[in-house]
Amino acid sequence: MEETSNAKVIDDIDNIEVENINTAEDSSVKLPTGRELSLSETYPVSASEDTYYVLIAGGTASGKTTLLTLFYQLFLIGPRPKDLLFAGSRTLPAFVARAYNTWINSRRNEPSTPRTSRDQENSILHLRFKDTSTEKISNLLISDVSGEIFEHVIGNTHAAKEAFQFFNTVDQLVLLLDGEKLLEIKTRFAEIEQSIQLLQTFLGADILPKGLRITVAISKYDKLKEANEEEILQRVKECFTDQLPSLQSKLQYMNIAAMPTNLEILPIGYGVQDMLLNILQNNAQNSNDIFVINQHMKSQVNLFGWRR
Ligand SMILES: Nc1nc2c(ncn2[C@@H]2O[C@H](COP(=O)(O)OP(=O)(O)OP(=O)(O)O)[C@@H](O)[C@H]2O)c(=O)[nH]1
Ligand SMILES: [Mg+2]
Repeated sequence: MEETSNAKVIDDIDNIEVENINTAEDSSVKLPTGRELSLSETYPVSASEDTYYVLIAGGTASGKTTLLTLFYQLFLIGPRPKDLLFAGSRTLPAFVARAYNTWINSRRNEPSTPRTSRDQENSILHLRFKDTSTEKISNLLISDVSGEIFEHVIGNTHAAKEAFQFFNTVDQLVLLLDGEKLLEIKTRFAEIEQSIQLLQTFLGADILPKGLRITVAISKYDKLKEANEEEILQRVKECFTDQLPSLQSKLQYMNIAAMPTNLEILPIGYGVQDMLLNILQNNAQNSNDIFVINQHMKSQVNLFGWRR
């Protein structure tokens, strides 16, 4: 039964058309390798269609790779976001390699995502969507950077500048705080402080682009919910508000559980659809706008059968 479902998912993936990256005028046809892209390899995408570039930040094992994999898996396991169709990817094999380990149909008792390599140069994954209500095409570029790199630059503006030279091309920063660490009293303070210090380092290095939007997301929210500790998000907000006053207009907050351990607590991909739709909204300029958008999304999500 489990093997049949896996085989079907793999068949579905094989049937998805991977775009040809060359133009009609090219004399030779180069097929995309499907591996992660470097920034320069993404230029043909961003030069031709609407493109949103997202950097997912957070410490080691905070759930970055699992989250970005779910942006793709939403369209495999459903229910997919209303009006949004998957319209291709130049990095499909890179998604499949990551997704394979997180599929609930794999034979593991608990899903597990492999550690991300420190190769930052080629770290970008690509997804393309079509909004069926407007016919609009959007591209999502997401960097899969190892948590070790974020931990390494905390407090070191020089290292931050060096490691994140590409920041000026980023539209949205998603900063993950590990819900499992927030649950434990002995790791809670360090998890919040390190996340704040990371943003302070980026500010000190003066590398945050002006129009950047920042989502502070608590990952593994299933762990907090299971322990009835849902109010931690409010405490996180208070700390960020106190210590990062200059970023207030850019910050929004949310809870996510991309791959909960106990599916009786939350469904797979909890909050991921909201996050994806929010990223693809390019008119949200400040946190007030964003909170309005989130409330709207919640009602949309309810309509399509997501258990909240
Ligand atoms: N309980 C729970 N576990 C999760 C969730 N999301 C991810 N995990 C687990 O957290 C572990 C780390 O996830 P990754 O996505 O590899 O974390 P990462 O931030 O990419 O880690 P690095 O690449 O090493 O920096 C994996 O074992 C995941 O299965 C979640 O929503 N709930
Ligand atoms: Mg990773």
